[in-house]
Amino acid sequence: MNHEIYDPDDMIAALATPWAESAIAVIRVSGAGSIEAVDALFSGSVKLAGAEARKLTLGVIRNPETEEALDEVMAVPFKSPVSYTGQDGLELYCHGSLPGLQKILNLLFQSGFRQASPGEFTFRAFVNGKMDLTRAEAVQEIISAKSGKAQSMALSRLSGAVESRINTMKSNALGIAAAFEIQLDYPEDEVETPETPMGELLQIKEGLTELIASYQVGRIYQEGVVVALAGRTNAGKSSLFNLFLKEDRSIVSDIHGTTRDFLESWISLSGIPVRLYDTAGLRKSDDPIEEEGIRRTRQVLKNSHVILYLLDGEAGLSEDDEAVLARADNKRVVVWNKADIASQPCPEGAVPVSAVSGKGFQELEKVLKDKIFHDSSTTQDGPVIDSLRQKNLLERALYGVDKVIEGIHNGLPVDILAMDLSEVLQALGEITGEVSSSDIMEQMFSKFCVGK
Ligand SMILES: Nc1nc2c(ncn2[C@@H]2O[C@H](COP(=O)(O)OP(=O)(O)OP(=O)(O)O)[C@@H](O)[C@H]2O)c(=O)[nH]1
Ligand SMILES: [Mg+2]
Repeated sequence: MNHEIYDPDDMIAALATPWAESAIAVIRVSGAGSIEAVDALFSGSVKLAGAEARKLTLGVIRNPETEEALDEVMAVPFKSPVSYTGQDGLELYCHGSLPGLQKILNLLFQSGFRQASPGEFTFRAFVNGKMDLTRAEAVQEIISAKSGKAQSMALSRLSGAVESRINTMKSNALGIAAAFEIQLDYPEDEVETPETPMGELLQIKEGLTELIASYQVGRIYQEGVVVALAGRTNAGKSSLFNLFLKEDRSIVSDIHGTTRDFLESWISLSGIPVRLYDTAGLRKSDDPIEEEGIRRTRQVLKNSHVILYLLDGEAGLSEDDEAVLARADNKRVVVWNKADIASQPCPEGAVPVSAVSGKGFQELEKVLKDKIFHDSSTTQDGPVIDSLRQKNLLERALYGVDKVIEGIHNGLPVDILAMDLSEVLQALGEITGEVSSSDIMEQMFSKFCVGK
């Protein structure tokens, strides 16, 4: 780690709110001596250095040399260790004027503060034991969450949901390591075959597998998925598109080949951001424009995660439909539309819906959601991770657990098992930051916002 950038003993300052005109802007400072340093620039009803911690004081920031008043602000001092960083620090609530903020920051930089690097406040919180690395990462994950669900999952990580899972696994693994240790120290006990900790190992394996799978869920809520409506002309794709949007967006008519250019819109499916596409009906056509539309449709279908393939319940299955259905495709959900006027019973495996009356729509949403999560076996109740760093380390831990399990099956000596198990403990320790390499940390914190 670049110690010059991340020296936790310096006094640092940064604007914590965006560089833009706003009603209020917050400047944050941290470091030993920072309250006294700001106090020298501040005139208010009380001295900040002696003021009660975490209480607002109104005052003026003044350049002590020129006596020029820079802004009227409210200042809140935080006293170590009861602060975000664990150090003495302050927040200044200023007017959100860019020239004003620039003046205050310049004055701070002249008064012994240095511009904070990205994530440096949180880095200090970590160094001072205020939070482990999973919580520190959650701070930035909350800020960059793209959906309400992603934000609330990050919030649960901030309160320690992932940390406590890891700690449980860690203490179980430590228990096994201790048992191995005893066997190594008293090998004569091997006369009575010692119990293998297989149950505990399988439990750790299950926990790791679940957390690894949850990464996929985190990605889905963060980045969203692409879903396309497809099917022959007149099947009701545009009608269903409008029903998803709750808006009359796409032209609906009983003329075959109404939709030519595809349409797209973001919708929220119980919190999952979904990019939904309405496409041109699939049929053979001599019209070059319609043909181009169908070519583009195929491109959209290729790039989507899930295809809702609509059958026209009134017209029944066409030869083309039969050909499509004969091909296995695990990203397809078959929808039996126009169920209200269907001429035949709904084919097995299809979801009956009426895009006109809305009947069956809720069930379709449920099936679609299950499809989106089809390859993430995780139950969505447990904690969900959203950090590639954590996922890679969990995979390393899982690899180690598998090696121990295999080793026991193959009757390997305890000292080898103990070595593989220590790999597991190392990986788990790196997730929370108990053991960590400095370049990983630098990589991690450099992705943060300045002022966090
Ligand atoms: N009764 C009934 N009519 C429907 C239903 N869904 C669509 N329709 C009617 O079927 C016709 C075609 O609907 P569209 O939504 O335009 O079909 P499309 O698949 O988009 O057709 P193209 O754009 O030509 O490929 C319209 O007259 C709709 O009103 C349904 O569930 N029930
Ligand atoms: Mg259409």
